[in-house]
Amino acid sequence: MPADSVQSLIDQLHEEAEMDRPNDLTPDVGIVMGSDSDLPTMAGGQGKRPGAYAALADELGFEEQTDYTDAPESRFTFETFVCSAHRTPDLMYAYAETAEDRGIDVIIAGAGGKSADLPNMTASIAYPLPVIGVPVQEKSVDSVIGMPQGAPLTAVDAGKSFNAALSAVQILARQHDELRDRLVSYHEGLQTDVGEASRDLHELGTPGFKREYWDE
Ligand code: RP5
Repeated sequence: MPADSVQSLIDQLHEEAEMDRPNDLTPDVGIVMGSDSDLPTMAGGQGKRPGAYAALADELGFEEQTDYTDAPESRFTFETFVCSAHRTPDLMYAYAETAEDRGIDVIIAGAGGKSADLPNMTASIAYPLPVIGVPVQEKSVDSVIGMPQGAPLTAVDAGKSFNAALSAVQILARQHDELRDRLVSYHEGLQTDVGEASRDLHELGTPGFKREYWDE
């Protein structure tokens, strides 16, 4: 029997699945991770590179939905949960089983350790919803990508939850031109950054560039 704190989440997920809310009021992307210790990799911060949260919220104009009865203003939203495949298998099952009925269009699932089972189990249960796996550590890569034939999972390299978010939005963008435009703008911004850095490196020279960019 799951702990009360887990059971109440499971109940909430099933209740939401029954609500049949309109798509523009439900999260488009679901982010799950095996432990809150995965949050620096999945969201970014605490000495880590930017993660899925930064890609969605800072770069692509998504808002995090924390209350299903009060959707954020942004049309495009995501939700975030911790679901451990090994410690809370019932919660993992409920999350994946209800995701499609709760309006989720794509899931980003991250886990660390050598038995990083959350992404692949979520992909199997949530099928045919697409799941993008994030190995939180290098040693999790084989576990995340090693799916048998007929059980698909798309995955990014270890720790690259930022790219997982971009891939999730690429999937959504096939139905939403606005997201396609945001992805194109983001990419153009990357090109601008490289061009500016290249010009500055060339014109300032290496010592000048280091002074300008590295010394705060
Ligand atoms: C995995 O075990 C989690 O995804 C996490 O990366 C790792 C360690 O979890 P904690 O012991 O920090 O909760 O299931």
